[in-house]
Amino acid sequence: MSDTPAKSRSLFGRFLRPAAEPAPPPPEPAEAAAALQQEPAPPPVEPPVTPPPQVEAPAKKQGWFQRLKAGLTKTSAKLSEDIAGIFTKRKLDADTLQELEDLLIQADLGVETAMRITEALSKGRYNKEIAPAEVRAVLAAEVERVLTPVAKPLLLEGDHRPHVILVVGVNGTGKTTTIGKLAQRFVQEGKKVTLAAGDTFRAAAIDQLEIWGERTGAEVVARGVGADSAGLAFDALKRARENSSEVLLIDTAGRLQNKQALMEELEKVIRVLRKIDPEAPHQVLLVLDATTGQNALNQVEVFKDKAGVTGLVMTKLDGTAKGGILVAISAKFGLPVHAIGVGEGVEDLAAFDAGEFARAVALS
Ligand SMILES: Nc1nc2c(ncn2[C@@H]2O[C@H](COP(=O)(O)OP(=O)(O)OP(=O)(O)O)[C@@H](O)[C@H]2O)c(=O)[nH]1
Ligand SMILES: [Mg+2]
Repeated sequence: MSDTPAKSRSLFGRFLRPAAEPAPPPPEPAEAAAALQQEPAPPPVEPPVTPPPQVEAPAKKQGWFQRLKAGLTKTSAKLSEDIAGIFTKRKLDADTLQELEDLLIQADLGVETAMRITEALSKGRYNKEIAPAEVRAVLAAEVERVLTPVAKPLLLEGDHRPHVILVVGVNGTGKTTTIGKLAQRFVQEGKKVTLAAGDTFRAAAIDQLEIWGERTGAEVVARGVGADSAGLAFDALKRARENSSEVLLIDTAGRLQNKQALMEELEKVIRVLRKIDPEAPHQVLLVLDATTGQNALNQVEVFKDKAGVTGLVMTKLDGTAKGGILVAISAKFGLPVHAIGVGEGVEDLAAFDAGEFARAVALS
């Protein structure tokens, strides 16, 4: 996959932003299974439909950076408080550096990044008093350095018609919501979009996608509960061709009887899509929930191998002090981070910007 803008038909970086804005070794099987078992096997009872948020933007739109900052408040407030706790009227020495390293690891930034930050800090400042603000500036610079290579807008490359985007992830990470938000943006951009209700495991999942279809005007291809999801994906791709869609977004189950069943289903969906278009899916987006912290690392490991993940979307960066996990994931896997979610609203998804994220986490 190349990300040469010239070849792309659509630039997420632009359309994901509100128009008014300026622009370790593989896990052991047991560990992998644990990563995918956020919740125990599904009960027979049907959970309620999660009502999709209103598509209408709030009357008074906050700037994106303000929303990002607000969303990341918990992460940034904790870091800033803890840094101030270590460095107020104390010298930078082996003890304070160790304390800092520990807190950065606890903030889920990852051991490697934590060490790099303490190394960068110690240069020329050893045994001197250091202001917490200076520590945060070094933190911001290091976070930005790690995130810059992965902050890549989602490009609809090539002439695929439709461009097939398979959306995967464990249960509850925000797959269906992210599909709704993406559909809305594509439609706003004037693109014809079809949605495939590939999570045939739960009736509520199908209803949820149908509601997003109504709200965005995207056609939804769905079948009843228990239908074969690979067959559904096949039909959806056929239908998206017939109705001349430019984009087909395929929802998938996050939870089946067990992890193996889930991976087999995803592999089958991909195989079947390729009977129609050998290059499909053109993108496999793994949706991660920031609030799961370290567990997200295991999820990337498993889905990357089994489902050929091409890029990440991290949701729920609002309301968590674990936003640092995105840094650890980026340092470890180097997978493109296409977008982040900082709320349930349709506007709360934006192209990922390394500098903005670093500033929101470390300097606000
Ligand atoms: N705060 C917040 N909530 C979010 C975000 N993205 C999704 N959600 C909420 O998370 C919950 C789960 O979202 P879904 O989109 O249903 O997740 P899913 O991955 O499709 O879940 P399954 O279908 O069960 O696998 C819903 O209540 C969403 O509104 C986000 O960025 N921030
Ligand atoms: Mg879902």
